[in-house]
Amino acid sequence: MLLDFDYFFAQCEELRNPSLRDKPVVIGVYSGRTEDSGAVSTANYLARHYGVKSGIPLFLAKKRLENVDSVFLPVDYEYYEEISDRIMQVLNSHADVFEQVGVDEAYLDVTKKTQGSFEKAGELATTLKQLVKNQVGVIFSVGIGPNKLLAKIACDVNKPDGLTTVKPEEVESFLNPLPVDRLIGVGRKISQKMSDLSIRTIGDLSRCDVQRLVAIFGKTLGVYFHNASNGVDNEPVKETGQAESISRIATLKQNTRDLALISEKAGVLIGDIHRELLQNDLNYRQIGVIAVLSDLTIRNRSQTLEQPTNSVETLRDEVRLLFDKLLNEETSEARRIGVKVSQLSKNDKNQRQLTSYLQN
Ligand code: TTP
Ligand code: CA
Repeated sequence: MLLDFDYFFAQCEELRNPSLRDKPVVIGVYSGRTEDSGAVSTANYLARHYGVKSGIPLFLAKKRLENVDSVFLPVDYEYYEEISDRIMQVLNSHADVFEQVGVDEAYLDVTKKTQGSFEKAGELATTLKQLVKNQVGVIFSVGIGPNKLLAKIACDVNKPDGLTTVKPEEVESFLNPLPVDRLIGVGRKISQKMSDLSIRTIGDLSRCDVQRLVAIFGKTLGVYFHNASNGVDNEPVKETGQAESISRIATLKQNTRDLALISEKAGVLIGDIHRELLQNDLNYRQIGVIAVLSDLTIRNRSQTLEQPTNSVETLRDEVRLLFDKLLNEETSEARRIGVKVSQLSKNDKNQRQLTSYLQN
């Protein structure tokens, strides 16, 4: 699911000062050259009724709101980030994988948590809306779909405070009637070019031959437009701020080829790595070892497991096997050794908590 906070900067200002709620509110980036020079950062929905939106010049916004009891405020990023952090914290613990995008959007992969059920995902979204409203006071819109592309487009069709679900069997009928510019990457220029080719809806685009799209837009964009218009998107939700790997390296007391000595040193590194895995609720799937040899050349060996795990025993056993293999294939002594775990993923232990939360 994609969560997008509604009219975010303006909503933050309303939160700080509820008396703004029944007035058009415009947040501006003032360039400082003259009193009204600059652009609109965002506006609340009341202001949008008067044609005020992100990107238009402030003087134009003033003109559109002439004789209307409205409020113009300068951006206060620090405050918006503070609110954003609080919301993200609430959301973070409710996903299998959580990816923050910018200040006011987040993708939540909830496939495992909901056992792939779109109904359960909808219930979870409703729960999250309630939690964030109670704990922070902010509303947002949600799109739920079989992939990021559909979640994003679904989120945009109903704002503010919307919740739109597109199930796999609904993808075609959902996408086909939408204008092409709903797809990320279709801006004014490209949408004009498509219109010249009589491609106006996503359905029109999906019926275009991929070779033709490649000939017109180039390989990358052409293939992307073909896939996107057919609802195909394989981008995984990527954990925000999550390390790609955790590794430790140390120098041996003396250069050696003795597996027992190397394993002993590796044991210390493994202890550190394991602690960090537990602290961050992470599993690993790939294990790597590195050895800096006495001639200072570097050697690596790695092993991928069938399943992610956080087991310290598995890590110890695999590291020993890898160093054994490495020593057998080299003739020099090791001088420094390192251990690394990668292909990290979030541990599932929140799943049970959430399931019981939904049932209560
Ligand atoms: P958006 O999510 O695009 O807009 P929004 O949250 O204001 O409104 P919506 O209800 O449609 O989601 O952008 C998030 C914030 O980024 C927005 O509050 C202000 C800022 N922003 C700009 O400063 N300039 C811009 O041109 C845009 C589009 C956004
Ligand atoms: Ca937003």
